[in-house]
Amino acid sequence: MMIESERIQQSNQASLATHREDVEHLTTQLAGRKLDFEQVVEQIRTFEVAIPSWSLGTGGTRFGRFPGLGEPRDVYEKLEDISVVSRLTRGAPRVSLHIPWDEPDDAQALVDRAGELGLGFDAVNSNTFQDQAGQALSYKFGSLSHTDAAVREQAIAHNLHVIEIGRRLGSKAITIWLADGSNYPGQTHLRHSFERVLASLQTIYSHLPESWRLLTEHKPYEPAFYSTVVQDWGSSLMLAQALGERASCLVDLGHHLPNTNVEMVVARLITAGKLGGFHFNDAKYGDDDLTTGSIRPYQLFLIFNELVDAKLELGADFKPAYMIDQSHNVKDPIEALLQSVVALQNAYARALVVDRARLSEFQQANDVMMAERALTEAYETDVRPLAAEARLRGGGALDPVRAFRDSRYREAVARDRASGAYVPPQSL
Ligand SMILES: [Mn+2]
Repeated sequence: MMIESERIQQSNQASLATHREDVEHLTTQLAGRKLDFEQVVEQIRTFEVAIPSWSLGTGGTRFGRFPGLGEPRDVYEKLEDISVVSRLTRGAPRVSLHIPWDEPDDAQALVDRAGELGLGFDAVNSNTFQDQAGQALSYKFGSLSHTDAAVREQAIAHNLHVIEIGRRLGSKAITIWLADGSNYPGQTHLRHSFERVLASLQTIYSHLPESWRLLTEHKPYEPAFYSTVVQDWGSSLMLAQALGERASCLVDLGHHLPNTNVEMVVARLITAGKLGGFHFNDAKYGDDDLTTGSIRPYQLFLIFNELVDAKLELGADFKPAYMIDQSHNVKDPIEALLQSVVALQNAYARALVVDRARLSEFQQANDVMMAERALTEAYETDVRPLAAEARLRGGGALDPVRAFRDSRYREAVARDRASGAYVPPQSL
């Protein structure tokens, strides 16, 4: 089942007249700030974020899972759901595949199906944070950092296997997140475990195809509650710098201690030339994996402000990989993803309407009030017509969640897909 273009257009009809009025108003508003509506819309149209294969089913917590209707039963059905997100938002044309959860039996068949659905493949994700059925050695006490060389070799071999699958899918990057760490002081040697991770990553890096990138993802705690080997952006940066040019850091918005200034982490990694990409989500307390922009929308804007600023300075070479990493426990996963892509398009739009010349003048003159206002003026602008227009021009929906409900896609897949055999996704 696909959502046909006519269906989307039908849904758009309901709000098209209001949208046109909003566009006219915003065009005038932006012109007053010497900004061109057309130019901003075209920039938003270039924004692309990848959808993770583990986000289409209802997630869960350690306390339970409450499955929804019509969840995808295999990776092919996940691609169908992702194509819905892609068609309605026109900003999510790629899939970030998890191995082994969504490992295809036949990579070419998956590539063919993705092609039919208008999708491609982004970074592939390895998993050495849990044991798989039939696995020879356990990751209970770590993987790439394990004290036993045989376990490290098994984890390295898995990553090489993931790269090989990714190569067949047309991916260009591998993301490595490690759960390695310790729960109690004394359990591991803090320096040596890090050195073992670096040595393991060096072996993986030496096998990385020429055109590929290796992304290291840090996380301060969980599941290790005393020390995590790659716990912060500093550790991640050390690894990326030691590995070489094609290694860089991935920033998961939920992987920071409370009150961390994430936009500053982003700025530092840009200065180091090591900002590889993002896992977008939002959080109130820890790695909550909530909908992007749902809790700290101003932070999301300030991150995009750094990205737009860097792009202007660095040009086409500056190209972080954008991916979503969320767990959908109570919302319909497709709706949560639609909402997330829209939130990202809006955050990008807000950053694009910052008057950078004035901001720079105020910063130079130490005019605190007016410098801050240069940002809040953009943040408080209702930019939704810009992103809506970008979606409309691509054949997408003015209001993707509304169009999704209108399509009755969920009801259709609930009938077509028996829910029984589904394996619950987890979050990274
Ligand atoms: Mn992540």
